[in-house]
Amino acid sequence: RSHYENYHPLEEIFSWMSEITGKNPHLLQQILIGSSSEKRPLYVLKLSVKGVTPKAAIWIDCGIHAREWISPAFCQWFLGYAVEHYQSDPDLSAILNKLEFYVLPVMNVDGYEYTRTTDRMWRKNRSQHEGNFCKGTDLNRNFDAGWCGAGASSDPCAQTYCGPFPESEPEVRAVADFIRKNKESIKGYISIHSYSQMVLFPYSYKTERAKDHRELMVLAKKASDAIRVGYQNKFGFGPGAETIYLAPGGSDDWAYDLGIKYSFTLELQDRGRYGFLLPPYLIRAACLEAYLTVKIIALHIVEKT
Ligand code: 0X9
Ligand code: ZN
Repeated sequence: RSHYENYHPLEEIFSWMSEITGKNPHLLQQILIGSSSEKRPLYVLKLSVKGVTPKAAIWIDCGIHAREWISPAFCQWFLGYAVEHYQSDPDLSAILNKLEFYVLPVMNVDGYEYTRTTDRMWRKNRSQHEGNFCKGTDLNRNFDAGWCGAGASSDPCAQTYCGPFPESEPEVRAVADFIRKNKESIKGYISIHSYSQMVLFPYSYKTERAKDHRELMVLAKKASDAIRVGYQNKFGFGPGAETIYLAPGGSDDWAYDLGIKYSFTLELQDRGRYGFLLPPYLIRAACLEAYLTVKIIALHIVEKT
């Protein structure tokens, strides 16, 4: 089995990043955007074909939640696929002729490492805030979008602890700062999670419909249809609040309210058989489906911008 069909310790993911960047300087650039609460580096890989002047960018983050291992596996698979097939996959060539990608393979680096060494089902990061009895903030409740309303918890011991204030977590702050800095060019935001097989879009912090509801709905349905036809698998779709649950402080809603219209959360395989413990033999299928969705979103952005 190749690197991409396995789960890896963080150290291996870091060496993979330097290696793939070193071997593909015409495509990849490694950018340090900050560090975690335990001082691990947060690296983004910028995917951009040399000589092309892109009209726009798409941001993809993986590993917001520590135990969702298929997510970092997808970001790695996507970059591996891109360097291998950017000339042979005609859709990808068309996309990379117009767009560049910023890919953050592991956002919650401390939590990910913790799931490898200590507690496989850990979700949050590993920050310790003064006066708190428990460690960890849910990074997908810490963004400044309806922060800590219904669907999040102010209890530091809860799985959905929102943190002491919006962007209190260095991981969230680093991502939000980078996206704010590049918000003129970033037209798409895609956050990769698991599990439940869904294409979600804003809003999740309120039940009101987003201004672009119709367009996002059509796009999400298109992805879901393509996965059904192409891979005989079922993906739900719709605004987060209606489709899974009300949940404030999420990155997709925050990006959308910042002005990034094409903002999505993808929940990858499976639908509960293995849950977070998706076996390595299913990584490839999960990534192919997710790639199809990313491709459909990216082609739509190419068409519209
Ligand atoms: O609850 C979440 O953060 C996500 N589901 S997960 O099982 N991976 O934890 C869904 C996020 C949907 N978007 C927002 N809540 N903003
Ligand atoms: Zn998640």
